[in-house]
Amino acid sequence: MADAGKRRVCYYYEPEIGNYYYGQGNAMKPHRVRMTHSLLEGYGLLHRMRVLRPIPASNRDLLRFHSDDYIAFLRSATPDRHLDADILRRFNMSDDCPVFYGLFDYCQSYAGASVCAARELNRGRADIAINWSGGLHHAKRSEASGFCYVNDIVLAILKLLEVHKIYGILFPPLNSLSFLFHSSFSVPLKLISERSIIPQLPTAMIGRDSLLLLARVLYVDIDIHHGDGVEEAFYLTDRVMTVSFHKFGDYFPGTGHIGDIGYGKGQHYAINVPLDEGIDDESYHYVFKPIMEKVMEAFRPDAVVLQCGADSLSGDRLGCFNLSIKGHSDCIRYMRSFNVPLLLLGGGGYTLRNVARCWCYETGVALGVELDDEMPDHEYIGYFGPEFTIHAVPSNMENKNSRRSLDATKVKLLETLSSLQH
Ligand code: V1S
Ligand code: CA
Ligand code: ZN
Repeated sequence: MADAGKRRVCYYYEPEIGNYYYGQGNAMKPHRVRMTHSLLEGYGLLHRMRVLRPIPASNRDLLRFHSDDYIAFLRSATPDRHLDADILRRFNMSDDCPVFYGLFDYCQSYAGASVCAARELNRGRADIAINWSGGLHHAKRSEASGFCYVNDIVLAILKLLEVHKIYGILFPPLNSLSFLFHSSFSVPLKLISERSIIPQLPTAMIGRDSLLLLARVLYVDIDIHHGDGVEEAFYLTDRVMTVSFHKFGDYFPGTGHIGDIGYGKGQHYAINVPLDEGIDDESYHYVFKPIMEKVMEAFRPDAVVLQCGADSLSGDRLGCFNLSIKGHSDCIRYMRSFNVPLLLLGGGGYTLRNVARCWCYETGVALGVELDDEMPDHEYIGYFGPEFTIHAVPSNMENKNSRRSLDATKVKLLETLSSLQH
C-alpha cells in the first residue's frame, strides 16, 4: 500500500495503568497496555516517537460529556463503601462495570490521555497521537456499559472539534451566505489562521471577505462491538461522522443496525457495517476499503479518530472474528495513507498476548517501521511462547459472511454515502 513515509508520532502512557484491576473473572485487563508498552520498548520503538505521560482528565474535561451526578458518583465510589443498590442500578454498575480500587483515577488516566492526545494534534505538534489505554466506546452520559465508565473518545472528539480555520476569500468576492451554501463553492481560498476556539461558535460564519470553517471529525471503530456510546453522542450532528464495523445479531450491545443512519442534521452521518462471525482479512477489506474511501471523499474530515479494538482478532477470548494482526493493522495503514491528523485509540481485546502484539505492530505502522517477526526479549516474553513471534496464525473457522451479503451491505452503504453533499 502507498505511503510508508514517516510521521511525527506522540504516544501517551501512564505507568500506573497496568495496576488497575476490574476483579477476578472480568475479561478486561488494563495489564495488556503495560504488556504493549514493554513490547514497544523491546522493539526499540519508544525512541522513535515522543513518549508522554498524560495529565489526568479534570472534572471540567469529564463534564463536557458526562452528567454531574454520574461523575460525582464515580469520584466517590470505592469497594469498601456501602453503595445503594438503586444508585448502582441507575448508573449501570454491574458485573461488566464493577466498582474497583482506584476506579476514578483509572477513568481520569485513560480519558486524560485521549484528551491530551487530541490537544497535541490540535496544536499541530504531531501527525499521529496514540493512547492504547483509551477507546472505551460504550460509556454513556450518565451510565457505565461494557467495561467502559467514561467515554474518552467523545471527550477527545469534542477537543478536536475546537479547531477552526479562518479563510480569506481571494476570488470571486463573496458576500452572500446563499451563494456559499448553494454553489459548488470551488473559489480559491487563502488560509489565514488555524487555532482553538470557544466551543459555542456556530458551524460556519462569513464576514465581508472571510470565512470561518469549524472542524469535521471522522470516527472509525474496528472493535468487534458496536461503538454505541460514540454514535449516540453525535447522532444529531453533521460535524462528526461515526463509522462502526461490528458483529451484529445476538451480540453485545445489540445496537448498530445498518438502517441506523443518524437523525435530523445528523442523518447519513452515522454508518453501521453489520458483519457475521468468522470474517477474515480478505472479506473485511472487501468492505472496509471501499466504504472508507467513499467516506473520506464525501466527508473530508479535518481529523480521524480510529478505535483499534483488538477483540476483532482471531482467537479473541470474547470475539468471534478471524482477522490476522496484518489484516487488522491494514485498517490503520489505510486510514494513515490519507495524511489527515490521526488519533489511534485502544478498545476491546481479551487475549492479552494478541492485544500486545497487535498494538505494538500498529505503533510500528504509525511510525512507518516494519517489525521483525521474531520477538525481542522483554519483561513479558513468557506470554508469547511457544512461537515468540509478533504475528499469530488465524484459525480455520468458518467465515459466515457470504460474498452476496457483503455485496448487499457495501452497495447499500455506498449508495447512502453518494447522497451526502458536504
Ligand atoms: N461478550 C461478552 C461479555 N463477557 C462479559 C463478562 C465476562 C466475565 C465477567 F466477569 C464480566 C463480564 N461481559 C460481556 C459483555 C460486555 C462486552 C463489553 C465489550 C467492551 C468493548 O470491547 O467493546 C470495549 C472495551 N456484556 C454482556 O454481554 C452483558 C451481560 C449482558 C452478560 C455478561 N454479564 C456478566 C453481564 C450482563
Ligand atoms: Ca466496532
Ligand atoms: Zn469490543
